[in-house]
Amino acid sequence: MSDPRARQTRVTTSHWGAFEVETEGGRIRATRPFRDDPNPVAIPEILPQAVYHESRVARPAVRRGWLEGRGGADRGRDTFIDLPWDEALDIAAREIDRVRTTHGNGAIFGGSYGWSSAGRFHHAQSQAHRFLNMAGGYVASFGSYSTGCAQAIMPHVFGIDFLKLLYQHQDSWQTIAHNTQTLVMFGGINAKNAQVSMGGITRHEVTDWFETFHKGGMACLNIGPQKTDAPEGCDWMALRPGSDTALMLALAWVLEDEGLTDHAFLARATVGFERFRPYLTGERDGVAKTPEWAGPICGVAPDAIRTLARRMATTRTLITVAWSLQRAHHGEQPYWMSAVLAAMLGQIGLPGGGVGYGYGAIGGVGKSMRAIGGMTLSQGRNAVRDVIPVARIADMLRNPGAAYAFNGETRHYPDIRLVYWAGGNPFHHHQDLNALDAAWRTPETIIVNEPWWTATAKRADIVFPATTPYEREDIGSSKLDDYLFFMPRLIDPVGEARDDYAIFAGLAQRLGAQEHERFTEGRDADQWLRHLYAGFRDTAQAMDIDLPDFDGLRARNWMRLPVECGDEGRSIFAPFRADPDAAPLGTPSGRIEIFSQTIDSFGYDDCPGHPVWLPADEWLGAATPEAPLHLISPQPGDKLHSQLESALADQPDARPERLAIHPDDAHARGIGDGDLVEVFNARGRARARARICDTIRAGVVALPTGAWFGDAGCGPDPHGNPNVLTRDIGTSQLGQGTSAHSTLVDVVGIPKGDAPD
Ligand SMILES: Nc1nc2c(c(=O)[nH]1)N[C@H]1C(S)=C(S)[C@@H](COP(=O)(O)OP(=O)(O)OC[C@H]3O[C@@H](n4cnc5c(=O)[nH]c(N)nc54)[C@H](O)[C@@H]3O)O[C@H]1N2
Ligand SMILES: Nc1nc2c(c(=O)[nH]1)N[C@H]1C(S)=C(S)[C@@H](COP(=O)(O)OP(=O)(O)OC[C@H]3O[C@@H](n4cnc5c(=O)[nH]c(N)nc54)[C@H](O)[C@@H]3O)O[C@H]1N2
Ligand SMILES: [Mo]
Repeated sequence: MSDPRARQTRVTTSHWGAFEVETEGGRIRATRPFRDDPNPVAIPEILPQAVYHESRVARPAVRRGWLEGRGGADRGRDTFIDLPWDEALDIAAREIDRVRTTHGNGAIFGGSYGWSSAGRFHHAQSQAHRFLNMAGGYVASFGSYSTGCAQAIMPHVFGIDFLKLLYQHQDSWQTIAHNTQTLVMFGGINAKNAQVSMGGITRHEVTDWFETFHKGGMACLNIGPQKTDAPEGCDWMALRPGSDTALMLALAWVLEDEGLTDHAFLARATVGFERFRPYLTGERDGVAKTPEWAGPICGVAPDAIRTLARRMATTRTLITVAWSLQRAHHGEQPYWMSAVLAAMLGQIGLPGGGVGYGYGAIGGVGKSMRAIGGMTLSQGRNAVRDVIPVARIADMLRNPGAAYAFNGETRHYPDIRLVYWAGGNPFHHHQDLNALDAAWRTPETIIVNEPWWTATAKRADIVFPATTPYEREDIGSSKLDDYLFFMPRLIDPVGEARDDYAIFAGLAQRLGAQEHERFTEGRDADQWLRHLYAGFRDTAQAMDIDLPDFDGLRARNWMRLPVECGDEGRSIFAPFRADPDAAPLGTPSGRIEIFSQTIDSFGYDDCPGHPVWLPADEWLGAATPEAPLHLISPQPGDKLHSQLESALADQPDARPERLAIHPDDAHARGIGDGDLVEVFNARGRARARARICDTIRAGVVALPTGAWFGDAGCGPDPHGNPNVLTRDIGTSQLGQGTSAHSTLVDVVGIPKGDAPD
């Protein structure tokens, strides 16, 4: 054995891909790019500072007010008492047992949404779900903040699970490069987002693909509020956020008006165009959805809409839609309407044509490979049936027992007494954080496993310090990536941190021998890794892929998998197009549903039976003197959400976060580049630093997510978390997704004398 304290370089992986880590003296010293990655990302550079940062949770901690029986009122404002592991686990296990015995498992919320870390075994959310299932079940959540609204609406339209559609049935970059002539990107295709993919993306290739597209003469048009949402060389149509549906309707109107609609395709492959058409032409509501109608709504010249429609109808056109469009009030509409527009163009099922969702949103979309399945920790069976739409958490906490509509059902919010969170940061990711802060005081007990003192950990009653992936062994693999990693334990756990697995095993043991056996199945972490890997290796073997045994993989550290493939037979739409009767879609009609009888029968005014233009409550068309600017809050380009923020939070050049603002809007407010500003509305206030640029549409400001929600009391959020400003309402009664992007604000400069040092 080599001296573990000597200088060593090994490879690990993460959601942002693989990287080399240099350790010496048992500490992480530096990170470096992974040799196979043509475009390495900078995200891990902060790791050596972040991993040892003073904000690591050193020991199990229990909140004083909770321990002394004062309930949840002081959450976020209280002090903590460090306890030995055994004592803290005893207290937590007793509390879980008390709640399940007194109120039933339906009083435990274990949705535990969040990205946690890469690694197949130590996936915090899976560990939490497995533990809670074994303990009798928990209230779960449906969908994601990423695509919750699309996950509800798109199965009605295409008859297929939205995630399956994304990852198994969309054209690969290769197919697009070979076939697409016109790429129309609503919300762009942003390489900064493709840095990241669940479980990891090893080769970052999106910018390279665009170079290939440009060389091949493809016309690439980015439609949205920011030019920077697409790589260099793409055209930009600067659109008002939240107006995409109006633009798509006008494009559809031109197709109809100029005889460019593929009516043969509509007749064979769709249902309901005759119900939609009178709305499009204005026969039904007196408003023809012409380019002249859409122009002022979208802030786009009507002629540009006509020209674009003609080009789309006469070239092989792929429409792509960013996920951001459905993280907005009425986000169902642009998603449904993009499918209708693609159907009218008649290219669905042709290579490089039709519509695709989330290219660039994460690195794995568009990757052409055969997935090897089978390395997933089983979560067991949840005996509690109650599920809330993921973004409705604050409503749930505020309104136990209240009725709400969701995708055709009337449901009731459960009465939650205990919340368990592992691997997520709701006080970064949820909307209207000041309102969540108030709602969060209602449960009797909140338990959090977390490596760092995040705003969520600070608002828990029992905090268990969790290891980071650098402090434990794991296997890194993703169904959307063609590399396999043995993730070494690079350093000892920081402080008294334990793996989530060990934390839950400790709790299970205290709940009873049976629980412990069911949770662990008699395996320790090493035995679990070997067990999961053996299953994966067998699956690979059945696909004629030879993999080394576990110790062989451990010795190799990483390998590339021979799983590249073409798109033949990949899409459900190709066979469907060839013979819709023989290969029908999973919708009630077996066809693409332009009008959905099912959705119509729900009777929702905020999501009727076919796509319509429904403006958001908050967008530039509803701007007021108090809130004249549209705030979008995209993903941060330099990090993953709120992860590794610990070391950034105290860097004065990094925080507060930068706010992109157009020169006209900045000058009108006397704001200079680099000035400290306050972004505000009736819901909250956040500090930010102005970044003046003409790559954002006038009237729109962009403040990325990712800054930690600070401890500001009633003052402005000091780090610049946009979620103190965003509105917390469902996209509609159908999807109930987050509406984060539908937010109006104003911005003021902070006089220099008032700015903190
Ligand atoms: N305004 C606005 N808000 C948004 C969005 C937006 O577009 N606009 N986007 C939304 C979207 S799409 C998403 S996905 C969410 C992201 O929100 P989250 O997924 O909640 O954000 P993360 O920062 O990834 O949170 C992961 C947490 O897990 C912790 N962690 C890491 N590894 C481990 C581990 O091994 N064990 C444990 N116990 N913990 C670990 C990290 O320290 C971190 O605190 O944000 C949403 N919020
Ligand atoms: N580096 C990095 N990459 C990430 C993440 C990260 O935290 N960091 N998070 C990952 C996650 S969890 C997810 S879900 C994906 C999200 O992927 P996306 O949803 O694609 O990402 P966003 O950055 O929210 O939005 C992309 C762009 O959409 C534009 N936009 C906003 N509103 C509108 C609109 O109404 N119309 C149009 N046309 N455009 C609009 C904005 O200009 C924004 O920059 O990103 C993933 N990738
Ligand atoms: Mo996401």
